[in-house]
Amino acid sequence: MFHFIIVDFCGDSLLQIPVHDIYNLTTPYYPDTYPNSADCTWIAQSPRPHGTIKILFPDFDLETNYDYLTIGQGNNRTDDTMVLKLTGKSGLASLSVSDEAVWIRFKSDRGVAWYGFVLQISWTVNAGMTN
Ligand SMILES: [Ca+2]
Repeated sequence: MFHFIIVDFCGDSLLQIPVHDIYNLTTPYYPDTYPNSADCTWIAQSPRPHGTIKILFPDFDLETNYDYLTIGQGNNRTDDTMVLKLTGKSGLASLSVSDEAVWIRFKSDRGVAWYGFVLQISWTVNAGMTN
């Protein structure tokens, strides 16, 4: 049994998610409106290096051009590793990252909050690798 790990820097908790489960990551207080001036970073680590982290976006509602979700590869949140930046009401169908970790950051400005997002995060072993 392997796990992947999500470190929640907003809630200061560390969650281990069983592989083959789907983890629903949400903005704080979802489905109520998220707080202003939030700055949350989560890191989803896969249990083994040769995996793919897949993220679905079933619900997405941020204040356009003021509140953002950014996602990047690896454990270190930097502009260089960022692969995606989203705002407004349009999420993606899905995002797949072949890396041992992805970082996820939610940042809101000082005013106007909507309902936020749900990200469904799962992990799979890459083709050719055994579990
Ligand atoms: Ca806002």
